[in-house]
Order: sequence, then structure tokens, then C-alpha cells
Amino acid sequence: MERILVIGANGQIGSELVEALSAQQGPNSVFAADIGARSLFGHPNYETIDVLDQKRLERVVDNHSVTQVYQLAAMLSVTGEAAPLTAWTLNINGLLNILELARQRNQSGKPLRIFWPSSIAAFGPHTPAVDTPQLAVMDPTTIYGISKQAGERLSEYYFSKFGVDVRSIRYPGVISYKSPPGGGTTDYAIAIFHAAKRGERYACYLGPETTLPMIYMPDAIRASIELMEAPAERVRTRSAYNVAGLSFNPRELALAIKQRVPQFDISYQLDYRQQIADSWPRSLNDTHARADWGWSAKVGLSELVDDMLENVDVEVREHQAA
Ligand code: AKB
Repeated sequence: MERILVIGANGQIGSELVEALSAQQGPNSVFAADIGARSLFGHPNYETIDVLDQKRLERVVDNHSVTQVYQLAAMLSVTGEAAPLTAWTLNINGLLNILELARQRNQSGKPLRIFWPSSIAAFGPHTPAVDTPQLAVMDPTTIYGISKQAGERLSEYYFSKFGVDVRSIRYPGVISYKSPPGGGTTDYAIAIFHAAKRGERYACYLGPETTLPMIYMPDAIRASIELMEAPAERVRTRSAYNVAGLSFNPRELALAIKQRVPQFDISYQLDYRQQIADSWPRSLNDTHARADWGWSAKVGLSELVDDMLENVDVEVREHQAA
């Protein structure tokens, strides 16, 4: 039986991953962890962990006989630019602590399987932007993207040199309604729904034609769990897999919302985030993920917009601003 630790469980993806894994594995097999004193989502089996504290990490993994770790604690592209050194330290040392723990446990015959998220931010302005292949030029411009690119290299290194079973996905922008996003460039695609639900005009910080790869949360969670469940020999990429969900731009998203909420309106007030978005792919080629472990996205734009409009809780924005 697997015993799974999710670090970053108070975050946008971690909170939903704990729910999905608990439903699948049983709540006593899943341990939620984050840096805060308590679970923001009422998860049982909560542990306070600073991922930079290697000793504490080791204790929790030992105490619960953990077999899998999802290490999601990280700073994203926008918050990372505000504090580059902190972002680098958290994103890289957090990953290294887990990789080192897994290396040591391999030696003592208690292997740990690791999931660590990469991002489309690992690509850069010289990457082919349309149908971006799995293997391409990567010249990220943000500290977040640089940490993701370095993390991919570290993951591949720990796999080939020490046999650490580490797996990763280059997440597109993840869209969800249950918890607030955490400081990314793609967050407009969530904030826009809050504005629509409140009857407010949305001032978009990206231009109308800024197409980016996105994925709806249920697909993102499914991709992560399916990759972790794949037999090791099928996981032939140990840096991080391209995983496509859907691609759209603010104009297309606003139009889809307007078709359902006719009074909805959008304006455009571009800021520094435009430059970040312009350096990222517009769409991803995920043939490697499809061939290796059977990935296929299910949710398209129409279903995403219907579901978001039905479920977005306008209070969440208050929580985010607090
Ligand atoms: C961000 O916008 O920083 C993230 C990402 C694409 O990794 N959502």
C-alpha cells in the first residue's frame, strides 16, 4: 500500500491533490503538509513542514513510512520576480532536499517515488512557441523558469546517477475554483471568472491575443496521478513531460464568458506580466506523454467555462487578497 506525502497542501494544486489521493487511496494513506501551522482545507493527517528543513522532512517521511512524495511547495513566476533569491532557494533547495532523501533511502532499500512540478515557464523566447516539442531550446527569462529548468536537469541527474524515481510534468496555467492561485502569470484566467460572477468589468493585464497553454484542474490532477502510477519502465522522460490541456487567449476566454454572462465586459491594461507571457509557448506538443503513459486531456474550453461559472466562489478572491 502506498503512503503519500503532499508538500504544499495549502496551495492551489496541493489542496486538490490531497482530496483526490485521499478519495483514491483512503484518507489514512495520505499526509498533507505545508509550512503553516494548520491545514487551510481541514485535511486530517496534517504536518507542518518547511521543505528547506531536511531533518524535519526526513522525520515525517520516516514516521509515516512514506513511499511517495509530491513536492509542490514553490514560488511562481510573478511572486518569484518580486523576490528572486528567495524563489531560487525555495524552488531548488526544496527539490534537492527531497532528491537527497530519496537517494539515501534508495541506498537503505526504502525507495521513495517523487513528483515535482516543472512548468511551461522553463521555456523561453527562443523556444518554438507553437506546438512546442518535448525537446526544444529552453532559455527561460524568469527566476521561476530558470529554477524549473535547473530542477529538470537535477531530476534527470538524480535518476540516471542514483536511480531516484523522480517524475515531473511541465504544468501549463492551471485553472480552478476551489482555492486561490498563488502568484502566477496565468492567474488572469481565474480572476476573470471572479469578476464575471461579481458583475464587474475585468481589467486584463495580458493583451487580447496572448495565447497560452492552460489546463483545467481535474485534468492536471489526473495527469499528475497517472504519471505517478505509470510503471517505472514507461516513464522514459525524467526531466519533465509536456502535457497539453487546451490553449486560448484572453479575447477567446472573455467571449466564451460573455456568451453565458451577456453583461460581462473586459478591458486591457497591460503590465510587466505581458513580457513574461510573451516568452512562453502558445501550445504544447505532448506526444511523449501520450505514448509513454497514455496521457490525454479531457476538458475543453466550453466545459471549463461552464464549470467555472457554476462553481467559482467570489469569497475566494477576498481570501486571496487577505
Ligand atoms: C505561472 O503562471 O507562473 C504558473 C505556471 C505557468 O507555471 N501558473
